[in-house]
Amino acid sequence: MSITGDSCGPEGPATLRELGWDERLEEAFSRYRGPYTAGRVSCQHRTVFDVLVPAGSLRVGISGALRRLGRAPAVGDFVVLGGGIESGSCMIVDILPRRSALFRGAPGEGSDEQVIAANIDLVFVVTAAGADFNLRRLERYLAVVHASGARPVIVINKSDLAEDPVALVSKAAAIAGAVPVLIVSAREGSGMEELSSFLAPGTTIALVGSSGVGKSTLINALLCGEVQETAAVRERDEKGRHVTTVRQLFFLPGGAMVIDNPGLREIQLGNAAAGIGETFPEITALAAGCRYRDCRHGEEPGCAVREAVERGALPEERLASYRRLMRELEFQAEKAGIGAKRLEKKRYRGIRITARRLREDKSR
Ligand SMILES: Nc1nc2c(ncn2[C@@H]2O[C@H](COP(=O)(O)OP(=O)(O)OP(=O)(O)O)[C@@H](O)[C@H]2O)c(=O)[nH]1
Ligand SMILES: [Mg+2]
Ligand SMILES: [Zn+2]
Repeated sequence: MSITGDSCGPEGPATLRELGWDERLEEAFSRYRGPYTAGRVSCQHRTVFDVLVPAGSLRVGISGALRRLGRAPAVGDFVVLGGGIESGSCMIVDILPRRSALFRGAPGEGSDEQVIAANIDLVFVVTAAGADFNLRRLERYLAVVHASGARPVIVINKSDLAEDPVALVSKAAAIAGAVPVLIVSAREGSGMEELSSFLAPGTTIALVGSSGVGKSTLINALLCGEVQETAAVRERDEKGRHVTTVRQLFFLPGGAMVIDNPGLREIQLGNAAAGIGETFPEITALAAGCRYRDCRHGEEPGCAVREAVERGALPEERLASYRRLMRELEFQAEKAGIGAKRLEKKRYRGIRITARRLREDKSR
């Protein structure tokens, strides 16, 4: 453990509240009596974490007890530090309850390893004008973010490269429901005022999206400096080079916090069932008129959703996209169910072996 000035992440803010601390956390933390302090994880290295505390930033490990429980802090987590800062044995001994968590993984694997960011208020789903812009991908991201407990905002970057920026915004808005859609150019600084209106002090925002869409460039623009490394996309297919490799939380001059993430190759739906309903609010509303409550809007008679498609009130791609995501979710849930059963079997076998050993020991 060391108090570091050069660790990645911002200068430590003066109070926990500035880091996003609230009453709920205060209450959870009040169970800890004795030499404990609280902080917020700003960066995860291989085995150690940078934790922002009112005094600055600490680089610490996690306790053996926490490791044995299979728990790992994610960037954005509020953690309990034990062992005392002065004694040099400071480490993370607990993770305080999360108010939101963005997962990337499939259910069943649902470990902490799969958490992209914790305790976030907003997620900027970043895409760029050009090859990355894809409504189906946006819908997938929205489902995952809606399920996280944070609110999504669609940010279309590289407006300077768009032939018709207004058309891009209306295309995205058509699938966004009530989700705000912003268009910016991180390079030229346009549209940044509108984006800034989401950066209230104490707010935590995670940036997600494919490699090369300009997440780190945006963060540099917000930090008013070249803090994060960026690199040009490949000319052939506009794919990024996966420049950012660690998740990291930055403290903005205005008091908001942003988490830069490595570009995702794909985002799994995971447990995003609840998010799908919110991603397709017009389908959810129409479904109330279907004859069957569990209508999948396929071949069922009396389907109000398909009827809306037929009369041109709902775009066919939209329903197709909804059904595709639902099928994927069911498939993953099934897979997870099978996984859980296997695990159960393994455990049972474990118990049998232990019982036999006990018997053998006794008979000796
Ligand atoms: N024309 C244009 N280029 C931009 C803009 N924003 C970013 N870029 C460029 O896009 C490339 C990729 O930007 P990055 O910020 O590294 O992208 P990233 O999303 O952080 O990528 P990963 O870290 O790999 O996930 C860089 O060459 C940037 O200069 C923009 O608004 N307009
Ligand atoms: Mg980056
Ligand atoms: Zn239906």
